[in-house]
Amino acid sequence: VEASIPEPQREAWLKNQASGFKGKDQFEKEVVRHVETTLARSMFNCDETAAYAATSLAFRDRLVIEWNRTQQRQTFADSKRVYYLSLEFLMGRALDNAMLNIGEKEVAKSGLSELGFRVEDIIQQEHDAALGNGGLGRLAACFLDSLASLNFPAWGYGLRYRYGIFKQEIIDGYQVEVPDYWLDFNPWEFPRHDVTVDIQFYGNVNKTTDDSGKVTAHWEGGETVRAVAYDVPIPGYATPSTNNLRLWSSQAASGEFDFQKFNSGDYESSVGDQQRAETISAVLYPNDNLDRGKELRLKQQYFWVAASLYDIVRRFKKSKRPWREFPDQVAIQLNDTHPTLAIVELQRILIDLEGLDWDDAWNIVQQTFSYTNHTVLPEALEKWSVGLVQHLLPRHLQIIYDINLFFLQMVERNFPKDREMLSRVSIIEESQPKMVRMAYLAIVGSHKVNGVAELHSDLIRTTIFKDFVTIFGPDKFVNVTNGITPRRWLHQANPGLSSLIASKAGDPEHYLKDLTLLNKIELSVNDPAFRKAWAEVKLANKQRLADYIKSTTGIVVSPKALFDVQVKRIHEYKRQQMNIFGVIFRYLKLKSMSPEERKKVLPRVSIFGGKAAPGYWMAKQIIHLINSVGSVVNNDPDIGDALKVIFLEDYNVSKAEIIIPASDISEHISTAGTEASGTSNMKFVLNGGLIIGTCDGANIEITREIGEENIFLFGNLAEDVDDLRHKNTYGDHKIDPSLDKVFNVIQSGTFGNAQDFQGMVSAVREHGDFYLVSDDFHSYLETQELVDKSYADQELWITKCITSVARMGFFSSDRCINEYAEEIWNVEPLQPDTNNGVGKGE
Ligand code: GPU
Repeated sequence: VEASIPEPQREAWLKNQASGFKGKDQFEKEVVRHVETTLARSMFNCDETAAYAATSLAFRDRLVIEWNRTQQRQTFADSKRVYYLSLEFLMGRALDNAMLNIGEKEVAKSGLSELGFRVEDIIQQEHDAALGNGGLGRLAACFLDSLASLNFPAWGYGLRYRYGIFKQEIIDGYQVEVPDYWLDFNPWEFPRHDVTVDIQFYGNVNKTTDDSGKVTAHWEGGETVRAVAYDVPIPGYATPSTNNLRLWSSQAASGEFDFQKFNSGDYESSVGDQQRAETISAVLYPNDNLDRGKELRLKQQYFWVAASLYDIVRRFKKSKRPWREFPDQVAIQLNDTHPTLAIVELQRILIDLEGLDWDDAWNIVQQTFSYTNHTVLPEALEKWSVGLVQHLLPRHLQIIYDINLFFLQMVERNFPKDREMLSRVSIIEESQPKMVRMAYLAIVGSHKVNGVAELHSDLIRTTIFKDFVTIFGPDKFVNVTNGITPRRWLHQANPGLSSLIASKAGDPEHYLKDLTLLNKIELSVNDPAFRKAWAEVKLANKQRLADYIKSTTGIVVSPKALFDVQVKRIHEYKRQQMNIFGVIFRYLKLKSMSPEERKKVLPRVSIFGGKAAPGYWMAKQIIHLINSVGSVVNNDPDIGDALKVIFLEDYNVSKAEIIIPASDISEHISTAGTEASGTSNMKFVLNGGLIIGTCDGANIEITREIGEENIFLFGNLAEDVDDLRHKNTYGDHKIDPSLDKVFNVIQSGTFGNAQDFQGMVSAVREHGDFYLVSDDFHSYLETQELVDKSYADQELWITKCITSVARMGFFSSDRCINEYAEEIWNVEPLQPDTNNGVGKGE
């Protein structure tokens, strides 16, 4: 407030308000100005990197102005805000997105062209912001786009990793990890060196009693690390609203201690302290759907959560409301259990620092938080050892024990006959060593818990969280089916299809904000001109991918072939191994044919992409097999164009934008009941591709929306998985004969040293086939045959594609965010035209 300009001087400010470029001429002027001043270059020294930098800065200026206005408007309105806490934000590139969301891409295109550049080349200079592993992180990014586009007063809070997800190189068929240093030049972040929070770790707890007998805990000693805010503007689509993503970076807290070390000549250890502090936000943990229980990861979690809560509480306190109104002003969504310590931290702030009673504080906490679960896989459910929590966060462990005590007392009162219930639902697992079950803590501390697709939400209610449904009642557990932003995943990734759709569904500014308007294109499903244009768009997208494949792998693929795509993190439950076994089966079949027969076969390109966690041995074996099969098949003169197998290196968001629009069929083939939702399934269908998939996650709802005649479903159902696993382990486990053939060929050394793939084979043959690859293989092959037959009838195929796209409106992340807003957060949008807040206070 002290920094605020006094009333009499404000006129000078208002008169001189900054404004970004308007129109092409001003855009060019701004680009040249940034080249010549900000970058200190000239037209004799301006490569694409510099043009990218200057273009980004010109757009950034535009964004910042609306961003400031949005923040002022939100401060002035002082209405309830949403805080989305996520350890991952898989943002991808920002420039193209900013151009399209602001609605100035055409201006940029013609302006850049006059300055001697192609907008596509400039966009490609940008390094992806890859602060996430896969679906969970990308979901957070789609949510930010929707929150801004729908004008919600919302903040994202995350960590500013110096290294995002590693870059994947394939060398001799093996994955090699290379560090992703992405911060060299990042015009999209604003360091806020004035917004810092000192975060405490370790130390001990002392209790004092005042005259009235009230006991207060004091967390003392230990070490302190400083969190510095870095802010990233998030532009809404076709609205001036521009929200904030705040990422925390760790640095050494400047304390006398360090200076003493420094001055006393202990320079090395002073630098060491600094490096240790910076380690906290140095690197994203590269595991997807896996918890590894590392101390540094717990440090990351508390560091981020404590800084974010301090920020949120500070903002709340400015309005001078009583504490009980906190949940009317603040909704905090926990993206998985990673930020669960926020529950404990808020309780700590309220009872230790603000002096509230336990019960009053706990009510506030429960009304504030809600928790999204993204998996039922036991190896992904976070647990922290009591010893580790005790050591790092001694006061928090006490509070966790108290939360558990009061919770178990409540359970005991309400279910006195069920003694076993207490140990089943205890937040502390009485194992050796004892563990804190983070999902249970998240449930107990939240007012709503949601799964991310109907099947998944049913599964959490009936399996992993069953007892909690009994305890808290069914209303606490809700479903919010995931969604994707059609701005990035249709308009940006597939401009050709977007403008074709616009010719029937109306202005993109309408249908991209109300995706159900896509249904208008179904009226044109039989319009020959529309169908022809549709086929041309798909072919052009396939050509674009074929060019990319040629330039990165040297392999030539025909855009006329059926493109079969599976791109996602490599995981046994996602079953890339089943896909590659199917490819081998196809190869064997082609080999057994006469050249004449082979000519009649519909050519297929099998495209894979995805990273394996560096320590995930089986996933790395899968990558190796895919590449080995590729080098055999692609160089087999008998095969020619009939089959190509491509592994695309370093799958990430910007590559997804090229790959997804080019797909004819994509594979979403997880063992039923294991993929919580999947979101790329939605992206593929929205881009005019069909799906081969299991009855899992959002595939089921996609089927409901588009009709079962438009999807290739196969395989066992979730309800049968337990029995099949039991049979595979204890009963007689017969391997599918086609799969057996494939295994024999692998073991004969056709694809290189059989030993290299022994793990994958024996997982199915000898170790119970936990992911039911053999059980589903026959049905998978049959369904792939059906895909071939269907594709041969191009007319029917195009009808299926158009119909499917027309019916995908439900899967917009706007629908999803509106459901969260109504059912969970109880927040309302803040329309940008109500008051721009300029000159009204801070
Ligand atoms: N998911 Br848990 C991840 O990407 N990483 C994780 O660590 C966990 C879940 C995914 C689910 O696997 C996917 O099914 C879902 O669509 C996505 O989260 C978003 O909800």
